[in-house]
Amino acid sequence: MGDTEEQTPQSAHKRCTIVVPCYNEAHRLPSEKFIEFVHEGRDIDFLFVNDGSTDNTLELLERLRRVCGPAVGVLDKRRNGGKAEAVRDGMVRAIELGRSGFVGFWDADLATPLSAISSLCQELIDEPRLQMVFGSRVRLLGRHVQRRAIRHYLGRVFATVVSLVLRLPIYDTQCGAKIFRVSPQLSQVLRRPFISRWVFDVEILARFIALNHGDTHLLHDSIFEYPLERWEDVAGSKVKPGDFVLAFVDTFRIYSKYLR
Ligand SMILES: Nc1nc2c(ncn2[C@@H]2O[C@H](COP(=O)(O)OP(=O)(O)O)[C@@H](O)[C@H]2O)c(=O)[nH]1
Ligand SMILES: [Mg+2]
Repeated sequence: MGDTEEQTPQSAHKRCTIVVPCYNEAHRLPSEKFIEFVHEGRDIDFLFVNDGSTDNTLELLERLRRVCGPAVGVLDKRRNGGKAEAVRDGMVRAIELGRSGFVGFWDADLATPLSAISSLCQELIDEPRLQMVFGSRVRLLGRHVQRRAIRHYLGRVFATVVSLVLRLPIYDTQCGAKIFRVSPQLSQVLRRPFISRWVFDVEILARFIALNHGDTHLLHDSIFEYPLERWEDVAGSKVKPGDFVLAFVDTFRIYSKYLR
């Protein structure tokens, strides 16, 4: 796997840039929580990607940038291109900026609280062999993982199918809280647009596997699924029931393109 030394200066090693894709989030984005978090002063920057929103999302993000200063950036895409492209654009930009040794993405609704960012980063700091840490919604006792039953069971079915397709026993593919170590291999994975709209998380994994010539063992040792302390379904999801079917279609397309 890639070596971060050649891409980021020493001071940036523990910094993390989080990309937040935003499409019509003016009424949902909890900006006060972001402001409070940034003002606590951590090694964490945010890059919000406005994806052709038709509401006041851009104004809201510009205000966040003014209030928060250099820890917040805004990438404004005029035309809506979907979450996958917004995340990819944002992560490529974050890597180019060279401020951080880690880059990731986080859902704007804060279904996963911001406090989990440091926990995920800590795993990457403690374990140099890890290339990526994924938030995982596991309903363990003592945790607060509240998810609608239908979404939970559909998610279980989907993750099981993906595990078989990728030959990688992943528990939760679709949690919108994922952080990667900056490396030449990550840049390569993000180089081209994704073919899937919603299951680009699966496509990222498939691209890593393809780069390793189909060998999942290396990947197996470089991913850590982090069981989140807290995750709450937030109303206002833009995912429609038909997207579940599309997710399977996209998974098959991913298999055909990268893994067959
Ligand atoms: N860039 C972009 N982001 C989107 C789009 N649709 C949803 N998102 C973002 O994806 C994240 C998760 O969206 P959400 O609707 O809560 O999906 P769910 O939690 O999986 O049901 C949020 O940050 C949304 O703003 C889109 O068309 N483009
Ligand atoms: Mg959500």
